[in-house]
Amino acid sequence: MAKKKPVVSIIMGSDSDLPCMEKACEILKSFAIEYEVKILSAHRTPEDAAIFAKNARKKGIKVIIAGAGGAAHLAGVVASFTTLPVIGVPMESKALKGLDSLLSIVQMPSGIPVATVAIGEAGAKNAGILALQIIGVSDKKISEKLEKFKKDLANSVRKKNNSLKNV
Ligand code: RP5
Repeated sequence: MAKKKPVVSIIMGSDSDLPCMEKACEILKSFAIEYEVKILSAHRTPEDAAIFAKNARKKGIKVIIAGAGGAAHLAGVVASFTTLPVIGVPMESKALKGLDSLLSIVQMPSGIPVATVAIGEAGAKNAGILALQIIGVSDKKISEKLEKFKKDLANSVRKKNNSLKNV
């Protein structure tokens, strides 16, 4: 059987971002959403990044998740070439613990938005969930799965709370 086409692109500036960005892959996989993963750099391969962004919608992509660190321009550059929603994930950089990445991604000037999530793995996971929520606007199956996901999350916290009674 032919493989389904990806609907989410997970892109990142370097292979050093992959361990963190795998958190976005994992959550999409658990919802059976097809995704593609690419290394594209706004600085090192700017032309490839532009070509990718210009063609993403035509390929059937609905959401782009872009992780980058340091002077992290990838999400903003990609957003400048497409009207697809772009979610930026700031990598936890060595020198400034990700504050540089965060500000580079979140502080987009008026006109070109990038939905920015938290620094590091929590952000990568949330980027995946946010992509699912965007897809869920027009996909009932995904929005129902998200309802269940939230209920399970609440139940896991209640379970932890109940176990405190034995402390
Ligand atoms: C950015 O530079 C990448 O997104 C990465 O977070 C950072 C460092 O890249 P490497 O030097 O590890 O390849 O473009």
